[in-house]
Amino acid sequence: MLDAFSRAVVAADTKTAPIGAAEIAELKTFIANGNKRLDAVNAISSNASCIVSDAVSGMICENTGLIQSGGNCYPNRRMAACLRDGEIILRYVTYALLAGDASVLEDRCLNGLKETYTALGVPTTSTARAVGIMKAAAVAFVNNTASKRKFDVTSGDCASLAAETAGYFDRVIAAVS
Ligand SMILES: CCC1=C(C)/C(=C/C2=NC(=C\c3[nH]c(/C=C4\NC(=O)[C@H](C)[C@H]4CC)c(C)c3CCC(=O)O)/C(CCC(=O)O)=C2C)NC1=O
Repeated sequence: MLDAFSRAVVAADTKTAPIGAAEIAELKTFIANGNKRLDAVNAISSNASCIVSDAVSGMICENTGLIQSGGNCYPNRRMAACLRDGEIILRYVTYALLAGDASVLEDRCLNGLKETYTALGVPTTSTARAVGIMKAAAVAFVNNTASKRKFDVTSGDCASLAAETAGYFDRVIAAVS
């Protein structure tokens, strides 16, 4: 598992090179935006159960067959597994956002997930839809534009953190699709 710093070290070591000016500049930006990043992680983490339950119920509203006999969220045992998976995925996205690196998400959550889902008959289009709704909600929390829950934080430009957050969700969708 890497973060922005260890990634720079591994990349430099692979080239047998010292840490260069470009890497230093990139890490300076990472540090300068550190508090913003922590606020973004907090905004998502402290609303995690809301984000997950909203996404899973939205997914089901659009496809009620999921909670009928034969659907993959039926019976309650599967519904619980689905909600739990949503929480797991969102948790690993927040870890990646904190670290500024996707490896924790890739290695500990996404590695083998598609195979697991295929084996269990978990529908990938529905998974992608639920993750897509979580993405929209999480990005709104990062930008502090979520309608009901505004955070009392110094406002600034969160475009790059929002794009980074969106990118982690895109990795999840790509991994299970
Ligand atoms: C550390 C990382 C980690 C991940 C990612 C993980 C996922 C994971 N999800 C599973 C099951 C499952 N996952 C779902 C999820 C869904 N069904 C749907 O229709 C929706 C599309 C979706 C929710 C959005 C369901 C219903 C099951 C149970 C399937 C079954 O047992 O038939 C299983 C099989 C074992 C179990 O049921 O616990 C694993 C391993 N476990 C882990 O430890």
